[in-house]
Amino acid sequence: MAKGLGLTVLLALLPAALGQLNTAARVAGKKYFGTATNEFQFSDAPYLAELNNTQDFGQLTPANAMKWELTELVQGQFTFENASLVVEQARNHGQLLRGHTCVWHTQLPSWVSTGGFDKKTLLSVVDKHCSTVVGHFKGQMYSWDVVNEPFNEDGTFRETVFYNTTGTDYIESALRAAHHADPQTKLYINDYNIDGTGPKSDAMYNLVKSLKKKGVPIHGIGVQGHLVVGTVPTTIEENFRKFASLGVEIAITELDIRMETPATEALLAQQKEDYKTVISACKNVPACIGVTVWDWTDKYSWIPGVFPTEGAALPWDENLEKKPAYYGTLEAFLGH
Ligand code: 9MR
Repeated sequence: MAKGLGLTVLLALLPAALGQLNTAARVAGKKYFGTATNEFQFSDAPYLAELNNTQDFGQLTPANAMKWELTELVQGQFTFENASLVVEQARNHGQLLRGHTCVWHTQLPSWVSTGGFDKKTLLSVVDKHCSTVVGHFKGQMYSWDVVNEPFNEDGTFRETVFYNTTGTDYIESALRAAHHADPQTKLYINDYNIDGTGPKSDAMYNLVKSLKKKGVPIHGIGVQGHLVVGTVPTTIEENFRKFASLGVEIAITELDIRMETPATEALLAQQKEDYKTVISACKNVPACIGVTVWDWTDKYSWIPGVFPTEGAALPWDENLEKKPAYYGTLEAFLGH
């Protein structure tokens, strides 16, 4: 009798569990569905309650706390308190973590960007930063975005202080330092507008190919996925297959699909289709191991701050209600 009742309860719960994003991603053979978050949002109780829901989120990325200006604002003085809050949050709920990010031209302290370092010194600065930050969280991170946004739209290298001073050597130094600091974590290069095929995706392909040829540790390509409703590329799956041919994994690392606001029913319906397109591409390519949204609710999206007439980019609205995009994601993972 008790046994029979247990089974009934289990069967009743099963569709509910399958009907959530991380569970569905796992059913589709992926490692996780996850979200970016900021530790200062943890005081928002309804937000935190959903963040704790591991049936929706099996992975967290700190949206800001591990960046250079948040971890080494002053040369040689490292601070990890805020980053540790995100790490603890994930650990308490058995969620995987993606580290973000060692080397990026934004949120970079001026002592680095205008420090006037020569090549050798800047490479040692990069080495020290990546070794220390990755080493601090050794054994706790599934992966790291070691280098973020190295390319221009035409596939040339972005002229940052790192590139201008060291050429592409900084990429190699950062990857080697990260690997030395935590040999188990998967090392990624991460960029936007490399979802579909095109010059920027070719540049990423060529960079990873040359790094692998040189024996530099590189394990993944992070496809950010900052997209616009109605303009999602049709070549995502083809592009993912090409990346996969390099023998690296792929993750969609910062997904959001924005629209002109206010949202209309038609735009929300198109957004649902667009989420389905992106998630299906990941589902269909085994090397695509997981998907992270760049926060899950429109309440905390970065978009309106940068594109004032746009927003509504995430699967939950600003009242934490699920949008059609949520169900599009689910349908894509479950294959209907
Ligand atoms: O979400 C981040 C936002 O809070 C910061 O103000 C912003 C600073 O540039 O960075 C945002 O995250 C970015 C990520 O680190 C890299 N890819 C683009 C993301 C959105 O700008």
